[in-house]
Amino acid sequence: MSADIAALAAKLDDAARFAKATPQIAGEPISVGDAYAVQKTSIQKRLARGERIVGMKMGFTSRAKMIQMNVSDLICGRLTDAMMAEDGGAISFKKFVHPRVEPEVAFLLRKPLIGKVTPLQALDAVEAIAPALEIIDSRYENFKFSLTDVIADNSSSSAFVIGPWRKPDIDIANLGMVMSINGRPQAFGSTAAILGHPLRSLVSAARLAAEFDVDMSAGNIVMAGGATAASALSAHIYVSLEVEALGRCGFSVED
Ligand code: OOG
Ligand code: MG
Repeated sequence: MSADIAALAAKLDDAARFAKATPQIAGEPISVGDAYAVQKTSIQKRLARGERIVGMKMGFTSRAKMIQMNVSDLICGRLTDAMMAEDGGAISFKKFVHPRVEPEVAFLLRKPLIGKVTPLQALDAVEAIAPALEIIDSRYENFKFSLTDVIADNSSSSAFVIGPWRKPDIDIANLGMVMSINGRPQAFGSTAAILGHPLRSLVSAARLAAEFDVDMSAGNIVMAGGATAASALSAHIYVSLEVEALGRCGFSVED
């Protein structure tokens, strides 16, 4: 019996909209294809409410993230304009269930990138790169999920902050990253933690996008995935990320 895609999508969309946790998907695991169908259907509800797609995010591209969440397959999710938070601005804690933050880098596409591509072709499609913070928020109780649960839940994507864009004319293979909370260093990493090189995340993004019908148009953003484990957010904190050669970004959390 195939999963009830529409019902699961509605349940996860409501959980995200009303910041109320929902149980994991019950019964036999659904297929990966069905999980992406749930993701797509739940995002269509956002689009019907006026949001628009601005890009996609990769997940589980580092060992630290795989170990933290006990999932070791690469996954992706869709990003909408409503998830974009201003660099240096404030986000409201109330909008989330149990948010976490992780240090990433983002790519801006200058042309579509879809299917089987080489790292060189991926680089050629990049207009700019930036330091970025992703706020993830599983809609499942206790932040616990299986591979297909998390895919159905749009790979926990909930908000993101992008720092200053710069031309991709530097080597991004191994740039130091420090994520701080209230000015105190909280997580240290390197862009090398992202699949050995963040461009590999972009190559995988193009492949997953072709497989699961995810938008990779010119002008889209691609988040490469967390380089370190994620840290819990709470109200009244300031989070910042410094990436060697790329600069910094940050946001504060309000009630
Ligand atoms: C799933 C999303 C993973 C990343 O960067 O690895 C992710 C989760 O950890 O809740 O965004
Ligand atoms: Mg992430």
